[in-house]
Amino acid sequence: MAGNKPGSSADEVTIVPTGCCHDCGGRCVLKAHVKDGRIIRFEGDTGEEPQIRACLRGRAYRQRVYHPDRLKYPLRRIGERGEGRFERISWDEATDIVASELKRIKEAYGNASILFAGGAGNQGMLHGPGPVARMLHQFGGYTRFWGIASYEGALFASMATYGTIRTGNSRDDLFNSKLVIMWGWNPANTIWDPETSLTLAKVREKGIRIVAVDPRYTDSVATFAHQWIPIRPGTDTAVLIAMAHVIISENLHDQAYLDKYTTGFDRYKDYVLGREDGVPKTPAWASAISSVPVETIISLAREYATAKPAALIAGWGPARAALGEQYSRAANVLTAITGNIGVSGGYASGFMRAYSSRERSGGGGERTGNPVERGFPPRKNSLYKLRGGTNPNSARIHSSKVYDAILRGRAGGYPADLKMAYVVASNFLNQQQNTNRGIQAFKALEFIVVHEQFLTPTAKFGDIVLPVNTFMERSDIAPPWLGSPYYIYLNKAIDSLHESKTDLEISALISKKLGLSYPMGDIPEEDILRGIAGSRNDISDFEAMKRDGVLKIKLPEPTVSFKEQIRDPEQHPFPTLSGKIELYCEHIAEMNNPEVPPVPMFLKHPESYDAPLAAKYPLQLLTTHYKTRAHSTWHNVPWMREIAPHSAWINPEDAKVRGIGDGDLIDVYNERGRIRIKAKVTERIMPGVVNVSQGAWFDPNEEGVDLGGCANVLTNDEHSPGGAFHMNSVLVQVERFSGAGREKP
Ligand SMILES: Nc1nc2c(c(=O)[nH]1)N[C@H]1C(S)=C(S)[C@@H](COP(=O)(O)OP(=O)(O)OC[C@H]3O[C@@H](n4cnc5c(=O)[nH]c(N)nc54)[C@H](O)[C@@H]3O)O[C@H]1N2
Ligand SMILES: Nc1nc2c(c(=O)[nH]1)N[C@H]1C(S)=C(S)[C@@H](COP(=O)(O)OP(=O)(O)OC[C@H]3O[C@@H](n4cnc5c(=O)[nH]c(N)nc54)[C@H](O)[C@@H]3O)O[C@H]1N2
Ligand code: SF4
Ligand SMILES: [Mo]
Repeated sequence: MAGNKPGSSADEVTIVPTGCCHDCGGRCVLKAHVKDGRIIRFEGDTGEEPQIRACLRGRAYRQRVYHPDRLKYPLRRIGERGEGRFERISWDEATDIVASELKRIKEAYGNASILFAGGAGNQGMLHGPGPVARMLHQFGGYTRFWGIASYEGALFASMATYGTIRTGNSRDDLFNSKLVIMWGWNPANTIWDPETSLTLAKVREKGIRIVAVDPRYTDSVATFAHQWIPIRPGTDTAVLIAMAHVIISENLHDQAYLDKYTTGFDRYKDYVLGREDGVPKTPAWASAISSVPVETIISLAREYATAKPAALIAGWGPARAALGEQYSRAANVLTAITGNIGVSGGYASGFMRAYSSRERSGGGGERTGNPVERGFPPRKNSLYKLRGGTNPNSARIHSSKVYDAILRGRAGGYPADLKMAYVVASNFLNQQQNTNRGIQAFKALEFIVVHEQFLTPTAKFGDIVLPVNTFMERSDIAPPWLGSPYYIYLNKAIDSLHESKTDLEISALISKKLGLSYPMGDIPEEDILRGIAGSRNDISDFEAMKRDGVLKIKLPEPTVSFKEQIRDPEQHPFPTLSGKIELYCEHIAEMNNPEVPPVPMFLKHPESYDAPLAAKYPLQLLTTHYKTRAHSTWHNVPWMREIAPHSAWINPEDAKVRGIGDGDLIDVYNERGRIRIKAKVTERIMPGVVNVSQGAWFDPNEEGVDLGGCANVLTNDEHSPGGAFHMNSVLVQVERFSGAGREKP
């Protein structure tokens, strides 16, 4: 039971309710069976429905905790950055070095020269990057980035359209839909809250039609969908707009709904019908762009408009692309035109966080808390007049521009000259776009400190690398990934392995050396967690949550976002500036930027499928999320490598003309770099498209060819005006590798 002493009596097995909270779309219950201080097996949630069941990765967690490569002691670099040669040093010496470098750099260049790169590795509320950020805050501040790769495009579109990111309905409401469209969404692999897959399976069993729009025949398509519509990447906006064309031309739109709850329909209609630019956005127009047949576009449009209510779930994958904001806006607007917002069985497309707990005090992030950011005006192209989106402070650097900022600094128009990076729970070089440029940038810094569990490709660039323990070796509370109504409580199951510590303990040690009065240093973990729980409005019973390892919140009915706004718009306006759903967004119009028009538009960019660059690099690369990893986490776990080895998906047509057979080694390359990887020749991906899932560890050979298959060697370090990352807008060429060379599985 909880509260047992880790590693107590010799033969006794104790079951410790704990969990897994990496950034994987879940946050799940794991029950650790502990014998003699070691975890001998894991069990999933055996409690009442809905069960918060762990996935294959969580169930393999023992291979991660007891991995021989776990970082065991503090390390100091003795080789070149990136080379991976380190020597063991003591905690005292390591924290001395970090503290003295922080002081030196602050004195010489000011606090803004300290870049804090906090990543997604730990999603618990107590550990991970949080304590380090608080330490740096007390130390006078730091430069941080804005832009979350996950969803920045979708978030911008949600804010612009609805004035909030709390959109969509809870999963159990899908039973009330007549049609579900999974658009660029693959929850069979990406989880999107643990109950999603089971719900979709039951929705299908109930006979509700499910359609999937995706360039790949994903596990979700295979398992849940009745129809698969392959689509050329980056062209979804055109199809969504053409669907609006069909709906408007056939008078299938909900005019009464539009009149009552929305603003700007006429402006959008003008664009759709081509009254502005002379180009009617017909299905034929969209078909030529997207390769989706005209008939398919027409029937999907009719079906969606007449199914009532219907749930169009527009995923973030297509929005993690150049001008991804436009795709997400086009989807949101379509849900409005068909009257599917705020109704049970419908779905307000966008960010998706129908249920969200809040802090009791009203919470809300402080906007100018970080001393370095005080006095900076809002960023260009930000929705700064709205509350609750991305912090618009212009002292922040978009995370895809961090390398450029390091290399060019203030002279290049950035708010700071960056001199050191403090990296916590992030495999930054592997996970941000354009890894080769990242290496140049990281080599240019004066000091890098990394808190990690493994010597990742990023940790290899650290001057000091500090070993961190895992979920099993500390206690924490985690909210769900997206917003289902539950919390998990992770009870410490075993003592910290080797000399590893929590990020909190490390911050406390360094804070003392910096002379800060770090408030959390001496408070027991459980007391802090009790305080955190007390600040949430929906954690009613801390002791029960701790005992069971989970708190499931019972809601009387499914959550439907914007229900109140639709029921009583007078009393409950939408939190936009107009108080209505904005098909035309005045706040965007003020930006006066052709790349982010006030109504959603289909626009092209330098890595569009038909851009001049496509003559040289004719294939479109997708860099999706992989079922055996959470990003780069679990890459080094043998069981996961066995289940689904890392490979590049390529269609037989594209493989044949290049002489590539299934399992052959191929090079995927463009101007930014080259990776060498096994080909998976499969009809599960449409012609013209290649998929290399993100997260495999960068491992360059002497010529700079990455044998690890890290997708970000190929991606462009750019973002769109609203913040969308260009991770799925990458042109590449592929060739069979015939030379001799080191082969990597
Ligand atoms: N197993 C696993 N689960 C995860 C994660 C993980 O790393 N591993 N990461 C978690 C995190 S942090 C996030 S943000 C989410 C991300 O979740 P998503 O963004 O939903 O995941 P992706 O796999 O990138 O993309 C989803 C689907 O979009 C499709 N797609 C890509 N481009 C296009 C396009 O242009 N048009 C269309 N129609 N479809 C397109 C892809 O083929 C893919 O099947 O996943 C979470 N869940
Ligand atoms: N090309 C491409 N790139 C992508 C994406 C894409 O779709 N395409 N998706 C992006 C998305 S959505 C995201 S969210 C990012 C995620 O990118 P990252 O935030 O870098 O996530 P991970 O790769 O999982 O790296 C997290 C690291 O944290 C470490 N860690 C785990 N727990 C702890 C802890 O408690 N403390 C410390 N100090 N470290 C810990 C793990 O060992 C791991 O190395 O990747 C992005 N990168
Ligand atoms: S990896 Fe994600 S879905 Fe899998 S057990 Fe961990 S938290 Fe749950
Ligand atoms: Mo993410």
